[in-house]
Amino acid sequence: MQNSFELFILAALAGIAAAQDSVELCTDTNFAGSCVVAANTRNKCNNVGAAQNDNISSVHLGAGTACRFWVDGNCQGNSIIIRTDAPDLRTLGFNDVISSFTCFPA
Ligand SMILES: [Ca+2]
Repeated sequence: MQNSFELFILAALAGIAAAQDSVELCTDTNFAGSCVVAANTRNKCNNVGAAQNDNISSVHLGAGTACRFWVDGNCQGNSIIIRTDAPDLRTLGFNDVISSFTCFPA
């Protein structure tokens, strides 16, 4: 039983780690519409899926996570750094333009 318990703890810790570098991307404002949670986002460039490309309108950051978003794929073009949840990207002049991103500890 102890081994099972230790595995449970390891799984729980892995879940926390994933949440800390995750970001939820939604096609409508206020974290609505079609939402996708991206995990393992740090220290690399992540291209958004085709259904979300140039369509993201709100961003919910995982705990302790900040992200930089680009208007072109492969982290090219104009960009913005978001450090707190953004329920309406129109207010940041970045609505329906995101194509790629990378995240880092906030
Ligand atoms: Ca949208």
